[in-house]
Amino acid sequence: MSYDSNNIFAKILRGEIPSHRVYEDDDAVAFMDVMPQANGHTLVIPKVPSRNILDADPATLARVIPVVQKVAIAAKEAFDADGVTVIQFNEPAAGQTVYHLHFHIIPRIEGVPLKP
Ligand code: DGP
Repeated sequence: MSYDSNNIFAKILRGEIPSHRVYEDDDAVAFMDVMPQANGHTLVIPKVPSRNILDADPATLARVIPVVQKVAIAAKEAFDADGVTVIQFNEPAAGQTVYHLHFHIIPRIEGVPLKP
């Protein structure tokens, strides 16, 4: 499958639509999810265009994963969470709805289920 540069996260990267950015470096951006499944639900995306993990260059993954780790640690601390769910979807059959590679970082409180 190909990369469509008109996807919402590409527009967020270009600054064409607003987002609540919480972290940015040369490789990746983190911003708050507009449909949070728990307090602190954050998305991390690489700056390099990649549809999902199935077509991402391994070098892109190597640069984005440390950011996923950094944001997961920060979100756990900031939201006083007991744990963090990191989840990632590839293609519609797997639940992907925005076609720019992204990682969900979801702080978790013991015994509290995710919102649907
Ligand atoms: P998925 O492709 O299923 O991994 O989910 C995409 C996520 O992106 C979903 O949790 C909602 C979020 N989302 C969709 N549109 C926007 C948007 O315009 N801004 C932000 N911040 N998040 C969005």
